[in-house]
Amino acid sequence: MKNTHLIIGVMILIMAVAGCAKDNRYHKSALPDPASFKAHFGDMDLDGDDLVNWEEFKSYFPQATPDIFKALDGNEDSQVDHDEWHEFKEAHGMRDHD
Ligand SMILES: [Ca+2]
Ligand SMILES: [Ca+2]
Repeated sequence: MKNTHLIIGVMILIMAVAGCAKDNRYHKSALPDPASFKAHFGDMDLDGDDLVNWEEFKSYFPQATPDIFKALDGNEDSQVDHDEWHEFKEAHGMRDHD
């Protein structure tokens, strides 16, 4: 009986953690006016290292705030890579058409 309760408790915990992770993804998408951040990755990446850092992002989008950059930077390495950028665009239904 005790074991069953433990298993159910662990399952609820896992579901709660998974639910939070999912919520975080939605939070990341809830950016102010995401449509104004439409750009090609290569256009933002000024030094061509396939990563967009805060300076590059800020110079491309002067209206950007660190919060927005943090929201884009999914793995928190202070760089936005291709995957993170496309994840952001897909989250808002913005796809490259060219
Ligand atoms: Ca770069
Ligand atoms: Ca990153």
